[in-house]
Amino acid sequence: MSDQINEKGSVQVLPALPYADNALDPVISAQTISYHYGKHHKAYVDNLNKLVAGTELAGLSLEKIIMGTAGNTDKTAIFNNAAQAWNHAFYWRSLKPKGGGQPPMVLKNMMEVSFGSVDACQKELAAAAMSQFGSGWAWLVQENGKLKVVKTGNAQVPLTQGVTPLLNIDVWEHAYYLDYQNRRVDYVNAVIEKLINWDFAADNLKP
Ligand code: MN3
Repeated sequence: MSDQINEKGSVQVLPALPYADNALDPVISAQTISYHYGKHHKAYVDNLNKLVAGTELAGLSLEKIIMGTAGNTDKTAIFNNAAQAWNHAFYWRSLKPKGGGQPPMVLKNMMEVSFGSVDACQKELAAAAMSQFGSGWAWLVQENGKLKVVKTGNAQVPLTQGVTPLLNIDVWEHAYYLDYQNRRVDYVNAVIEKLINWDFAADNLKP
Protein backbone atom coordinates (compact mmCIF):
# COMPACT_ATOMS: atom_id res chain seq x y z
CA MET A 1 0.00 0.00 0.00
CA SER A 2 1.16 3.49 -0.70
CA ASP A 3 2.12 5.80 2.12
CA GLN A 4 -1.12 7.72 2.17
CA ILE A 5 -2.08 10.59 4.42
CA ASN A 6 -5.51 9.89 5.85
CA GLU A 7 -8.29 12.10 4.60
CA LYS A 8 -9.29 13.88 7.77
CA GLY A 9 -5.74 14.99 8.54
CA SER A 10 -5.50 14.13 12.20
CA VAL A 11 -7.78 11.10 12.58
CA GLN A 12 -7.25 7.54 11.33
CA VAL A 13 -10.31 6.32 9.47
CA LEU A 14 -11.61 2.74 9.34
CA PRO A 15 -11.31 1.96 5.62
CA ALA A 16 -14.44 0.63 3.92
CA LEU A 17 -14.53 -3.12 3.34
CA PRO A 18 -13.74 -3.72 -0.35
CA TYR A 19 -16.85 -5.98 -0.68
CA ALA A 20 -20.17 -6.66 1.05
CA ASP A 21 -20.02 -8.28 4.49
CA ASN A 22 -21.52 -11.51 3.13
CA ALA A 23 -19.36 -11.60 -0.02
CA LEU A 24 -16.84 -14.11 1.39
CA ASP A 25 -19.52 -16.53 2.58
CA PRO A 26 -19.39 -19.51 3.06
CA VAL A 27 -15.60 -19.51 3.57
CA ILE A 28 -15.88 -16.54 5.96
CA SER A 29 -19.39 -15.78 7.20
CA ALA A 30 -21.03 -12.37 7.44
CA GLN A 31 -21.17 -12.95 11.20
CA THR A 32 -17.39 -13.33 11.40
CA ILE A 33 -16.95 -10.19 9.26
CA SER A 34 -19.36 -8.25 11.47
CA TYR A 35 -17.19 -8.94 14.54
CA HIS A 36 -13.80 -9.03 12.87
CA TYR A 37 -14.22 -5.85 10.82
CA GLY A 38 -16.97 -4.09 12.75
CA LYS A 39 -15.58 -4.70 16.26
CA HIS A 40 -11.91 -5.85 16.20
CA HIS A 41 -10.59 -3.77 13.29
CA LYS A 42 -12.67 -0.75 14.33
CA ALA A 43 -11.35 -1.00 17.91
CA TYR A 44 -7.72 -0.88 16.72
CA VAL A 45 -8.46 2.31 14.75
CA ASP A 46 -10.43 3.89 17.61
CA ASN A 47 -7.79 2.98 20.21
CA LEU A 48 -5.02 4.35 18.01
CA ASN A 49 -6.85 7.67 17.64
CA LYS A 50 -7.22 7.95 21.42
CA LEU A 51 -3.56 7.05 22.01
CA VAL A 52 -2.08 9.55 19.54
CA ALA A 53 -4.51 12.44 20.11
CA GLY A 54 -2.53 15.59 20.84
CA THR A 55 0.86 13.92 20.22
CA GLU A 56 3.36 14.41 17.40
CA LEU A 57 2.08 11.14 15.88
CA ALA A 58 -1.46 12.47 15.28
CA GLY A 59 -2.11 12.98 11.58
CA LEU A 60 0.79 10.82 10.39
CA SER A 61 0.11 7.90 8.05
CA LEU A 62 -0.19 4.44 9.62
CA GLU A 63 3.10 3.45 7.99
CA LYS A 64 4.92 6.39 9.58
CA ILE A 65 3.41 5.66 13.00
CA ILE A 66 4.41 1.98 12.69
CA MET A 67 7.97 2.73 11.60
CA GLY A 68 8.30 5.47 14.22
CA THR A 69 7.20 3.30 17.17
CA ALA A 70 8.49 -0.21 16.27
CA GLY A 71 10.79 -1.54 18.98
CA ASN A 72 10.10 1.43 21.29
CA THR A 73 8.95 -0.08 24.59
CA ASP A 74 7.40 3.24 25.68
CA LYS A 75 5.11 3.16 22.64
CA THR A 76 4.07 -0.50 22.53
CA ALA A 77 0.33 0.22 22.72
CA ILE A 78 0.52 2.74 19.89
CA PHE A 79 2.58 0.36 17.76
CA ASN A 80 0.23 -2.56 18.41
CA ASN A 81 -2.91 -0.64 17.47
CA ALA A 82 -1.33 1.08 14.44
CA ALA A 83 0.14 -2.19 13.15
CA GLN A 84 -3.13 -4.05 13.67
CA ALA A 85 -5.05 -1.26 11.88
CA TRP A 86 -2.60 -1.61 8.98
CA ASN A 87 -2.56 -5.45 9.05
CA HIS A 88 -6.36 -5.65 8.90
CA ALA A 89 -6.77 -3.11 6.09
CA PHE A 90 -4.19 -5.22 4.21
CA TYR A 91 -5.95 -8.49 5.08
CA TRP A 92 -9.34 -7.42 3.71
CA ARG A 93 -7.63 -6.57 0.42
CA SER A 94 -5.69 -9.85 0.45
CA LEU A 95 -9.04 -11.64 0.07
CA LYS A 96 -11.76 -11.35 -2.55
CA PRO A 97 -14.92 -13.19 -3.53
CA LYS A 98 -14.04 -15.92 -6.06
CA GLY A 99 -10.34 -15.58 -5.27
CA GLY A 100 -7.73 -18.32 -5.39
CA GLY A 101 -6.97 -19.99 -8.71
CA GLN A 102 -4.00 -19.12 -10.90
CA PRO A 103 -1.95 -16.01 -10.03
CA PRO A 104 -1.24 -13.36 -12.70
CA MET A 105 1.71 -14.35 -14.93
CA VAL A 106 4.21 -11.97 -13.32
CA LEU A 107 3.53 -13.43 -9.87
CA LYS A 108 3.35 -17.01 -11.15
CA ASN A 109 6.79 -16.66 -12.75
CA MET A 110 8.24 -15.33 -9.50
CA MET A 111 6.64 -18.17 -7.52
CA GLU A 112 8.24 -20.71 -9.85
CA VAL A 113 11.65 -19.09 -9.41
CA SER A 114 11.35 -18.72 -5.63
CA PHE A 115 9.44 -21.87 -4.61
CA GLY A 116 9.56 -24.18 -7.66
CA SER A 117 5.82 -23.94 -8.37
CA VAL A 118 2.59 -22.12 -7.48
CA ASP A 119 1.53 -25.20 -5.52
CA ALA A 120 4.76 -25.20 -3.47
CA CYS A 121 4.23 -21.50 -2.67
CA GLN A 122 0.66 -22.17 -1.50
CA LYS A 123 1.84 -25.09 0.65
CA GLU A 124 4.51 -22.96 2.29
CA LEU A 125 1.98 -20.19 2.97
CA ALA A 126 -0.42 -22.72 4.52
CA ALA A 127 2.39 -24.23 6.61
CA ALA A 128 3.35 -20.78 7.95
CA ALA A 129 -0.28 -20.04 8.83
CA MET A 130 -0.59 -23.39 10.60
CA SER A 131 2.71 -23.24 12.48
CA GLN A 132 2.34 -19.69 13.84
CA PHE A 133 1.97 -20.48 17.55
CA GLY A 134 -0.90 -18.46 18.98
CA SER A 135 -2.05 -15.19 17.43
CA GLY A 136 -0.41 -13.71 14.37
CA TRP A 137 -0.15 -13.55 10.62
CA ALA A 138 1.21 -15.45 7.61
CA TRP A 139 2.62 -13.36 4.78
CA LEU A 140 3.82 -13.56 1.21
CA VAL A 141 6.56 -10.94 0.92
CA GLN A 142 9.10 -9.70 -1.62
CA GLU A 143 12.73 -9.40 -0.57
CA ASN A 144 15.59 -8.55 -2.92
CA GLY A 145 13.50 -9.39 -5.99
CA LYS A 146 12.45 -12.82 -4.71
CA LEU A 147 9.32 -14.07 -2.98
CA LYS A 148 9.35 -15.42 0.54
CA VAL A 149 6.80 -16.68 3.07
CA VAL A 150 7.13 -15.35 6.61
CA LYS A 151 5.01 -15.35 9.75
CA THR A 152 4.70 -12.73 12.49
CA GLY A 153 3.31 -12.92 16.02
CA ASN A 154 0.51 -10.73 17.40
CA ALA A 155 0.64 -7.28 15.73
CA GLN A 156 4.10 -7.62 14.14
CA VAL A 157 4.35 -6.58 10.49
CA PRO A 158 7.13 -7.31 7.96
CA LEU A 159 7.32 -3.59 7.03
CA THR A 160 9.61 -3.14 10.01
CA GLN A 161 11.98 -5.81 8.65
CA GLY A 162 12.54 -3.94 5.39
CA VAL A 163 10.63 -6.39 3.19
CA THR A 164 7.62 -5.65 0.99
CA PRO A 165 4.36 -7.32 2.10
CA LEU A 166 2.37 -8.74 -0.83
CA LEU A 167 -0.53 -10.33 1.05
CA ASN A 168 -1.37 -11.67 4.49
CA ILE A 169 -3.62 -14.18 6.26
CA ASP A 170 -4.93 -13.44 9.75
CA VAL A 171 -4.55 -16.46 12.04
CA TRP A 172 -5.80 -14.85 15.25
CA GLU A 173 -8.63 -17.03 16.55
CA HIS A 174 -11.14 -14.19 16.02
CA ALA A 175 -10.55 -14.62 12.26
CA TYR A 176 -11.95 -18.14 12.17
CA TYR A 177 -13.39 -19.33 15.48
CA LEU A 178 -17.07 -18.58 14.77
CA ASP A 179 -16.90 -20.50 11.47
CA TYR A 180 -14.27 -23.18 12.13
CA GLN A 181 -13.81 -23.32 15.92
CA ASN A 182 -10.38 -24.94 16.51
CA ARG A 183 -9.93 -26.07 12.88
CA ARG A 184 -7.44 -23.44 11.76
CA VAL A 185 -6.28 -25.79 9.00
CA ASP A 186 -9.72 -25.79 7.35
CA TYR A 187 -9.90 -21.98 7.48
CA VAL A 188 -6.40 -21.58 6.04
CA ASN A 189 -6.88 -24.08 3.22
CA ALA A 190 -10.29 -22.63 2.25
CA VAL A 191 -8.91 -19.08 2.24
CA ILE A 192 -5.97 -20.02 0.00
CA GLU A 193 -8.13 -22.10 -2.33
CA LYS A 194 -11.17 -19.82 -2.60
CA LEU A 195 -10.47 -16.27 -1.42
CA ILE A 196 -6.81 -15.35 -1.75
CA ASN A 197 -6.36 -12.26 -3.94
CA TRP A 198 -3.31 -12.89 -6.13
CA ASP A 199 -4.07 -9.73 -8.14
CA PHE A 200 -3.59 -7.65 -4.97
CA ALA A 201 -0.27 -9.42 -4.31
CA ALA A 202 0.87 -8.77 -7.90
CA ASP A 203 -0.11 -5.09 -7.59
CA ASN A 204 2.12 -4.81 -4.50
CA LEU A 205 5.24 -6.11 -6.31
CA LYS A 206 8.08 -3.62 -6.50
CA PRO A 207 9.76 -3.34 -9.93
MN1 MN3 B 1 -7.87 -10.02 13.05
